Amino acid sequence: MTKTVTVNERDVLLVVDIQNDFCPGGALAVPRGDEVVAPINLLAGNFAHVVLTQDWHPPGHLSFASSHPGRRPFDTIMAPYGPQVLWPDHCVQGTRGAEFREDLHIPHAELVLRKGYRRGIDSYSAFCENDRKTPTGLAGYLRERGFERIFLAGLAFDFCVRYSAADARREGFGVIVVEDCCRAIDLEGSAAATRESLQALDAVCVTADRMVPASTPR
Ligand code: VGL
Ligand code: ZN
Repeated sequence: MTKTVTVNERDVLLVVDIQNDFCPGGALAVPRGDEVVAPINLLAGNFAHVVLTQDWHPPGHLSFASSHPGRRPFDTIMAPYGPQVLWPDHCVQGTRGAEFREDLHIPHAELVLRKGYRRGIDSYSAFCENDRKTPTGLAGYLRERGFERIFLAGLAFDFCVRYSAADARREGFGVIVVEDCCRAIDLEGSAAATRESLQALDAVCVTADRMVPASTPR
């Protein structure tokens, strides 16, 4: 049983990719992805500061299998920057699949960070694109705002949450993953690999019931 975690003014919740395409019925549905929406709405109520990320690809994006004749979704290709998993077309800019879930209700979110908008580079991480060179600007934003710890929840646990958590640690932030507010795609053991890599990075995994808002009287 983990200790309780008291949320303070220097904490920010990063809500990752709660979009139609990552939920059942969507183009790249994460199994049971819709189950995290209500718990994330509640979780967000514990935070004064929330940032949302939105996967946001142009048509013909390099990560789409449809952009590579003869390739199929979930194949891996060699992109100019290294291996890249190919996905079904998803989160295309301006489409319904790219919109946030209608039942996501976090009106006090302060920033929507879009990523994956360069045609030739995918971006799992909210901090740094898959070429591992192109920053999104989020680290600078969060540092300038004075945040120290980043809490993560959303989709998918083993891709965007995983890589965002790793980069947040590299950028010097404390990282806490709210695991029951995430769901995984789980390609070839990627969910288990994610748990191991988070441990190795000193990222903490908690469940939402451990979270205590700073304002709760004791
Ligand atoms: C994601 C695959 C492709 C994610 C985004 O949000 O985890 N995964 N694009
Ligand atoms: Zn994507």
